[in-house]
Amino acid sequence: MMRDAWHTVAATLAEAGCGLVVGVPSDEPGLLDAALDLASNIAPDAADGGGLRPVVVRDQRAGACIATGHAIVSGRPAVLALTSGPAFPNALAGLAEAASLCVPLIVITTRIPVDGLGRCGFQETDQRSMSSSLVKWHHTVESASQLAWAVRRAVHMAVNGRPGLAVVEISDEVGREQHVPSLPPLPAVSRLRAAPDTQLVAHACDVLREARRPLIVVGGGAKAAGAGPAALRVAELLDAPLMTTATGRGGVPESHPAVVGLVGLYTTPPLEHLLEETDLVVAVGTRLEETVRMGWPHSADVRLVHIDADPYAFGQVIEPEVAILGDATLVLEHLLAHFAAEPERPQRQELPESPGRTAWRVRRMALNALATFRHYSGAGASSARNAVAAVGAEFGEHANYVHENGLHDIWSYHYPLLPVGPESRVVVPGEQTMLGFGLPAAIGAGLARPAAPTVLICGDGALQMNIPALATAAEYSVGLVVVMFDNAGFGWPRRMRVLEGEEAGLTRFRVPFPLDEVVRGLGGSAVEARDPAQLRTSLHAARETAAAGATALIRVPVSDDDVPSGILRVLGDSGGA
Ligand SMILES: Cc1ncc(C[n+]2csc(CCOP(=O)(O)OP(=O)(O)O)c2C)c(N)n1
Ligand SMILES: [Mg+2]
Repeated sequence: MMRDAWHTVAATLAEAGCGLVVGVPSDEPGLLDAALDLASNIAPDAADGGGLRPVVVRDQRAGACIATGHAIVSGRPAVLALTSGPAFPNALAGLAEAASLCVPLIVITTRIPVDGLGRCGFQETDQRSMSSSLVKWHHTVESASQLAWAVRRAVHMAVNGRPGLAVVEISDEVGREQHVPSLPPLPAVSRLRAAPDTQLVAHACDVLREARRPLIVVGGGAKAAGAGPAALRVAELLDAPLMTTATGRGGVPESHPAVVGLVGLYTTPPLEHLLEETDLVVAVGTRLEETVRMGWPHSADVRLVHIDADPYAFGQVIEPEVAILGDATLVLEHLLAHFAAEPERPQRQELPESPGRTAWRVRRMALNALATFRHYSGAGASSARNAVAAVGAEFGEHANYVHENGLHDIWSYHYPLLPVGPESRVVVPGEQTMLGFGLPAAIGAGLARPAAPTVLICGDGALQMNIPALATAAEYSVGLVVVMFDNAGFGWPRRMRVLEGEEAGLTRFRVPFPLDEVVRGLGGSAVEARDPAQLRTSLHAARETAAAGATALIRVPVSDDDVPSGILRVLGDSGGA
């Protein structure tokens, strides 16, 4: 079949299973136009979820974050449409975040005509160099015959192995072609699941059997692979506690008795002892980045069984005792099957009830109870902590929770304040912790799962980084509940400076941004919640506003010393809450 170039690209992306294309419209009709054209011919209840939905943004950087939020919540690859010139570098912060989150993201960008290359052609930029440290594959299409192949290949690259970014750069000449060959009809690109080496599985089982106090760590890779249920079964079998990394949050229900919250930077203080007492970590689908390892007493010496779909994950920071390459779910299922299959081996009930393991379980339960108790004790509790608990009470498990980066919002990472269950979807910024990620990522989450309320918890600095995205939310009727901690500035660097005895004046905003007016001007609501009763009423009203497709902003004033306790631990900081 022959179509014009952009219809070929849009149809190939839709057929490959991509759910969304985000961008700023180009001078000439391009990918967004073709996607709009195709979408208008697709029934909304189509089996593939309605094809490739076009979304117009006001800033490419926000566009990358919308695509990322959508990919995380929908589980489908997303597309960012860029154009040559400044559009590409403008998207880079969002692309860096998407790369660190390992989301399947396909970037389709135009390139100036060949005659202008190297000769000061209008808006010539070296996109390949700019993307080189972030992407898995960057291909330039200079012949129409390659177009459909390159787009399909980009989806394969983005989805498989460690999911990530693939760029297809399309020269202007090719973009103007009217008769471009399509691929024959193909199914959606599916994630290839590699089974593990069974000898390594057997070795891992032996190592696990010896461990007295193993800990399971579930990362973003395990969450994306749907390995949460298998990881829980392993935790039950080994009687081991399970922690998630920040990006792994949402991969397992936090109400399960084995789950004890987040590991590393976000560990709730009563639970940090689990890390001190652990003698073996089973890390699943995580690169064990620095924030994951924060608070581990001797992270370099820890005994490690490392499971990942990407061989580059192994030995990057900790040498594993056993490294198992493969799909997280399949590897864990093989581990379970191995334990179950060998008659001479102990079964679940017969696993060694060593004094270490029994004491460990008692300790885990006690610590878990302590964490719960500390967080819900009202008296003297910080306002940020109570605000997060109130969000949890209002929205429960059936919500899309979106996290940000900042100081006070770290309370929202503190297990078990938010009730993260099987019906929750959680979007967390990755290792780049890009300030401003939250608002557009929440739009992506809301577009992917409109039936659930989308709640963003963020700071005032973070929200101001991407204000125009509020208009995009209104344009697409994505209702958002935004709970914003207001401290008139950048609290994290302020805290760091105060800790070091440095001048902190620059971290304070001298002119308040008229956020309330902006939100109201876009048809939303904005209130300040000064006490718990006001907050409860505001959250309830916010649910209604968001359900009607508008943004409900709730500003919660916070004081500088309202600092999450986990951070005090990591920073070795004795002041604050
Ligand atoms: C794009 C980007 N720039 C800078 C930073 C460094 N940074 C981390 S937190 C922070 C301040 C956050 O302020 P706010 O959102 O108001 O939250 P608060 O710390 O005040 O609670 C900054 C500047 C970052 N993570 N990302
Ligand atoms: Mg702030």
